[in-house]
Amino acid sequence: MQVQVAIIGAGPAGMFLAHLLAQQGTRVIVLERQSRDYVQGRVRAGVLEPTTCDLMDALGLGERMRQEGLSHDGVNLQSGDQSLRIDLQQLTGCGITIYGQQEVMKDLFDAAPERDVQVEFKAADVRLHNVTARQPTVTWQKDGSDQQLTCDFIVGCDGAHGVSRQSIPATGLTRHERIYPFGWLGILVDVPPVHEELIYCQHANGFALASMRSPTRSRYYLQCPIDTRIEDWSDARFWDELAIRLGSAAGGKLTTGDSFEKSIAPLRSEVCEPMRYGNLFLAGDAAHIVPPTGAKGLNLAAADVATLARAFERYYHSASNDGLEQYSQDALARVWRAERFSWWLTRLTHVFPNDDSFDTRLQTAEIDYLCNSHAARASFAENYVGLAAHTDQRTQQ
Ligand code: FAS
Ligand code: PHB
Repeated sequence: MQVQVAIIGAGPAGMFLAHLLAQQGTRVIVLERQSRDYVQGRVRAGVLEPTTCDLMDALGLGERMRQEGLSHDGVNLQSGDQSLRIDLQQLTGCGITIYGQQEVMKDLFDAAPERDVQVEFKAADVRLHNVTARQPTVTWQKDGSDQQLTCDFIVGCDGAHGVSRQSIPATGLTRHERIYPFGWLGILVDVPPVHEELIYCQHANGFALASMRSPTRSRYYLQCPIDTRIEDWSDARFWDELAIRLGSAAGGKLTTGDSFEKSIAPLRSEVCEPMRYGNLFLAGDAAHIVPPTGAKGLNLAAADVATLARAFERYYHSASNDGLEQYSQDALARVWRAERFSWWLTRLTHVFPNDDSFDTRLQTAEIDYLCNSHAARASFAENYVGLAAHTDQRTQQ
């Protein structure tokens, strides 16, 4: 088989890229190790930045998101009984959209067949060969039989544990990492959310987040030690602890119920540089991981492939290599801005086991600064809606 671009992994990065390349007439295939149901079934992200929503619209896939997604003009910070609303709309001219990663994946998969986006699910044992050669090849197994393709470029969109990053020799990649000594215990439950907007809680017992997927489906997270076992957390224990961390006001308004999904996500920050090795490009979690505190994971994946798709368009339509050569540098500049914000917000809102009283006083002072400084709130808002790239585009438009 011969294609122009082979994409490894059918998560948000892989499927956004496949649709963008198909839209510009580039021959592409996506190789995914898991089944469609498995990929679509993973809960993960819930917040879409305006740029990601614009990308869905640009692909003609934004209708259900615009109908069913929740538009939020603000986000809330809670510290003990002090609560602060960050008015994203007033501070940046835009807000965020609550629309689950599962829904985004459903829209991208549903539209694939009619748009000639070929996705090979259950592609086992994917291997990349000669990625620095002019025509790299990819092999895999489908239903037990060997498959092979030749292409111009490979894009690794296969996440942090995928084969793409492992196909780059240690001399070709530098990893920068920060591992946090805690995780997030999350539940999904069909009850009305405690508040119409998100609440990020800083509490002496640990962080908590009140989020949602719809007016009848809530998503809650509690900071938990890294060695936490799910079986030690009954729903009743979860609700009791959440009520404490939300504080008397919100905590007293909680509607509880039986969770139908409960999982733990470890928190870490990681960046691999550069995001290119020969004719192999990395995008999304294959190149970088952010703690979910800043709600940046899915949005960064979408932004990476939007940049890469523009670069491929210039390569295939104007025979220009500039975009491809510039990709890693452009993407990493955006990635480090998101890494900085995600690390900062995690630092601000979580309890670090080795913190001393000076650290906790600094957290309080940071929250106090946010409460009393328009500039601090504007900086928060700018980063939260992912404005750094957004403003440039909006002003240009
Ligand atoms: P993905 O990991 O989504 O997709 C990679 C795909 O590649 C997968 O489908 C995988 O099966 C496939 N693959 C892997 N190896 C392969 C191989 N060898 N061959 C073929 N295919 C292969 N972000 C938030 O903003 N909020 C959250 O609450 C949140 N929660 C998260 C919870 C968890 C547990 C994780 C891991 C991430 C979470 N994220 C969250 C971040 C998340 O949204 C990611 O940033 C986003 O899924 C990244 O998309 P991709 O880069 O496409 O990677
Ligand atoms: C979610 O709804 O899953 C969510 C929202 C905001 C975050 C992280 C996760 O920062």
